[in-house]
Amino acid sequence: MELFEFMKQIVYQAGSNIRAQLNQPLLIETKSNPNDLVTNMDKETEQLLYDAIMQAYPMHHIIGEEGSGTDITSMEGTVWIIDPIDGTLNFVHQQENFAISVGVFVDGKKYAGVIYDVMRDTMYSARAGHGAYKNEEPIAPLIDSELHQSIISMNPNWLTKDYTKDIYSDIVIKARSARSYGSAALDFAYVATGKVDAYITLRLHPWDFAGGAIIAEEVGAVVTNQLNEPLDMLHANSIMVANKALHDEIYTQYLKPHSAALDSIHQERFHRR
Ligand code: 2AM
Ligand code: CA
Ligand code: CA
Ligand code: CA
Repeated sequence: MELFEFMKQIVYQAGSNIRAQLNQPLLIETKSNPNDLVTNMDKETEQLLYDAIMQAYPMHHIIGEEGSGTDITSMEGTVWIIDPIDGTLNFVHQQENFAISVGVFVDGKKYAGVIYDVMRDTMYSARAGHGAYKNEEPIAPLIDSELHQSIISMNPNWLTKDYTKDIYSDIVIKARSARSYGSAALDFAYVATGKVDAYITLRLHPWDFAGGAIIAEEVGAVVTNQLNEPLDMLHANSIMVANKALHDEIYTQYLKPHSAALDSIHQERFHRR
């Protein structure tokens, strides 16, 4: 079986496993803070994917949010970047609006991305250079938009923090409206399918954006950090993803004027090359 088909197959299996256990009691633990949760299903899903990949492709490397591949420091070979449940808070509170996100890279080059909206049974996928799909339907290339007619997705927390509210509030004011879905992977999928025009957030890890970046770029989205730099799949970063014209407008008119503040946020918080 082709690797891309295998990716989709194991993600479907992992998603059905989550659905089958939805009525079982959850074991919920906290991670970095009281609102940062992880459940037994996050861990079980990562393990299920890990075991399936290792069985079929023992030479592949796997980086996962729940602990796989913490020793991986290079993109050499075939590298899987996995978020077993993206939107854990939605999973715990809503039992919907969460996704499994997988990006695969071969010698540092993007190979394919898969985002599975588990409860809607909707699979977003793209093999780099071969088009993006929502289930079996090809996703159309993105159409340019202007901010005043655009819906943007952004976590409202960034509008409440002293060090970021001035940077982002003008974007929200100018946009047609703003939304927050609580799953970075689904935000990427929504930009890719034109449900929202841009997704802007200050801090994601590679497992949050690896699959989404491949799918969004496949339909012509521009995916960078907020300093307009390319993303690095081994480190956390800020994110700005949008159709080409909107990415340019937001970066040039709203982020660049704050580049001193953004630059120091990146210096302090993120790995810089
Ligand atoms: P998670 O559910 O896999 O943890 C919610 O706004 C989005 O941000 C989700 O994609 C969520 O992923 C991610 N997220 C949650 N906590 C985070 C943190 N401390 N740092 C970065 N991303 C986080
Ligand atoms: Ca998490
Ligand atoms: Ca995540
Ligand atoms: Ca997660």
